[in-house]
Amino acid sequence: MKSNLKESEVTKTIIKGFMNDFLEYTTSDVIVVGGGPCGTTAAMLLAREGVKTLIIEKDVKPGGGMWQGGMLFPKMVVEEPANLFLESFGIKLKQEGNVYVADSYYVSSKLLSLAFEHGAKMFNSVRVQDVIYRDDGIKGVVINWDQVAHLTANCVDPLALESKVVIDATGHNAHVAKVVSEKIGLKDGFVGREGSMWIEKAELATIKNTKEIYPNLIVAGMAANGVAGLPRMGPIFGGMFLSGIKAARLALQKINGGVFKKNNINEEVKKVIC
Ligand code: 48F
Repeated sequence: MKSNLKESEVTKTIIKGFMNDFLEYTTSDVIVVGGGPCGTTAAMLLAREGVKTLIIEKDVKPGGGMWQGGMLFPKMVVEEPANLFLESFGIKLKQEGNVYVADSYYVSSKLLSLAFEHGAKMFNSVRVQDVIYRDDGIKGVVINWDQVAHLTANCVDPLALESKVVIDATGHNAHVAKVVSEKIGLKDGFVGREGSMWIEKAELATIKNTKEIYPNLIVAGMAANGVAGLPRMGPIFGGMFLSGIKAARLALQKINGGVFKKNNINEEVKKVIC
């Protein structure tokens, strides 16, 4: 080990590295709010297409609900065709009857590392509090450190980051959609809570309700069910991954009118998300 390690050098390296990232990501193509299974999937696919993609995650660690499977049992269950998507990215699953299962920490860490390897950037411990808007749509998000937002939100002004598209993947609370509903208004309304559990119906509803709810604002994952007041699915994650794929496709359409060019999205998956 070198003997001339200086504390100031370590500090400078951290500050410089983050400030460079912060300056670079004052504008992005897509901001994904929430790094759960849905947001991470969307960010991974967009970054893989060369889209400048930033995840904003309020927790220190990304992953949302995908680390813990169900009731703290670390097993993640998915149904067809979500298994094909995960398997196409080298994530191994075991078939058990009609569903597929893997250790939830294995799937979570694989998916997150894929997102960052493909070039997605993340600001963690940062909370989206509000959006930037103009008459023709959402233009980015308003952020603060999560710790600051909790303690002193009223007296510490936030900062803002611009993007062409915002994906609300904040999970059960649908936070971005809620703010837009309250401050700007959503044409199709905002229920703001999911219904009771009905796995099959909820899984399909998540995908169907992954959509642009305000110009440049796409809602995805559990947030889509929250916005529309649809059932919850509990501890099954296929709908989250498929919704993330659909959100990425919708965002791509807005950015370059395009489809996935790095195309290993399985035909069965395409049928479900189109
Ligand atoms: O809750 P979360 O995992 O949402 P998801 O991707 O998946 C839902 C499933 O985990 C599970 C389920 C069955 O499949 O119902 O619950 O739709 O991840 C949402 C992420 O968003 C972050 C939050 O910390 C979590 O990691 N988040 C929530 N609000 C904000 C936020 C916010 N205002 N700003 C930044 N991050």
